[in-house]
Amino acid sequence: MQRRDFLLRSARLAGGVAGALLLPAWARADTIPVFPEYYTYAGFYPQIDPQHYQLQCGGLIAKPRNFALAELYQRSVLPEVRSFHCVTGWTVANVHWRGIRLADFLAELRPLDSARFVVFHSADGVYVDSLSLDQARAPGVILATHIAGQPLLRKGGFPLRLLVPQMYGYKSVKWVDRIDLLADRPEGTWERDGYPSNAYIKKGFSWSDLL
Ligand SMILES: Nc1nc2c(c(=O)[nH]1)N[C@H]1C(S)=C(S)[C@@H](COP(=O)(O)O)O[C@H]1N2
Ligand SMILES: [Mo]
Repeated sequence: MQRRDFLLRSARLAGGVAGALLLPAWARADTIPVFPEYYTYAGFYPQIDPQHYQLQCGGLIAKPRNFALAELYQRSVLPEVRSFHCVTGWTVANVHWRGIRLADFLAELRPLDSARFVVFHSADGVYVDSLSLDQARAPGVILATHIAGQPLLRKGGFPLRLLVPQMYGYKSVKWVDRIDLLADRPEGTWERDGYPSNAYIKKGFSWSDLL
């Protein structure tokens, strides 16, 4: 049995508050980890009304579709425990996310043969980023709805954010309200500032190498 499973099982056996206290912080479902920064490139944190929120999906797919939050929550069943790395040097270890596997979601949208990139727009009206279809289908890439068992924080991208755990945090667009499949990749917010669009986290890499 893995240490993580052992801890979770022990906690369940012990039960209640005492059990929860035995768990490391990342495993306590009611403890949302504090991120060192809640970025807002747009200069404000969108306040999204969950009743009226719609995820719009369009571009090179079988037909344009909208998803209400309840429809997304129904599909949001995949737990992902991942460390989160910002390219400016900070890391949050072992964040408990829950979300929709992007590969499954894309399959549901039925991309046309001409689609090569998946573009994510933020409800802030400014921030945008993209993945190739292969990158988007990689294991661990999710549309996250929950953190530590609770809906995302407003500042953390409520109600939907992308999570690309194998890349730096700037790929993980917050407040996603539109996903387009396209033949060409538009320039992302950070790419405009010279950061790579293939932002794989490298061991021993320093963010200052990019400056
Ligand atoms: N819409 C939007 N998404 C965003 C950002 C942003 O400013 N606006 N910042 C990015 C960066 S650089 C990082 S490191 C992560 C930070 O996630 P956090 O704000 O939840 O800490 O969000 C990413 N997604
Ligand atoms: Mo970042």
